[in-house]
Amino acid sequence: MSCGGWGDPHYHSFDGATFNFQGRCIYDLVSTTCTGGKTLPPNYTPFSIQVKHTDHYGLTAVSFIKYVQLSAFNNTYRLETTGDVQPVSIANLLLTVNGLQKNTPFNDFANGISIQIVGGSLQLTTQFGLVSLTFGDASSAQLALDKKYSTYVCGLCGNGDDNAGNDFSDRNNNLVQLSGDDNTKYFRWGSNWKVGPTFYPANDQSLDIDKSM
Ligand SMILES: [Ca+2]
Repeated sequence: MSCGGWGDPHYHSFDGATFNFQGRCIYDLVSTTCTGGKTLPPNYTPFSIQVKHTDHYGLTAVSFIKYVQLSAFNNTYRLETTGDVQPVSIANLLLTVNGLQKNTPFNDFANGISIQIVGGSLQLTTQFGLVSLTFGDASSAQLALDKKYSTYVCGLCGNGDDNAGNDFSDRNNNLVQLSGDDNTKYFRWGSNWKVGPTFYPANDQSLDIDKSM
């Protein structure tokens, strides 16, 4: 099952729900830690994938994806663009692992994770069921996840239970009322997936155009 976003981000969930979300913080795209989700079986690997939105040339109406990162095995593997120019090019894509810049291809043999350049993107692959996580062309962050995780994940990508109708839920698995114009309709829901304020510097919060949340 697949999920992702591109451009000024146009997302599709695992179950095919589509939305544009212009919040400017760090959000859980996929997480196996959900209050309303089922407990992960012991042979599954717990992980989370976060996405960071930013502005582009000071545009206030729309956002772009600054980075996407995998947190697993107590490590953080981040695929990031260093430029503020869209679209992203391979020349300004950067891999960091636990904050340290790494060359590609990169292999973490102990944890079965590798990152390489594929076309104009960085692509991360794992052995635990995250088939691929890519970031690059068209400011596009896309992921493919083994279907076995379908009822154990939550986040902007929703779960993968083949029901798009429950994808706009909060961390307690409650549906969130959607309202507003096309640029603001998903703020209330999306802000549920914001990653705690300790994860980003205070000045970044001022860029969150969803100031009410
Ligand atoms: Ca669903």
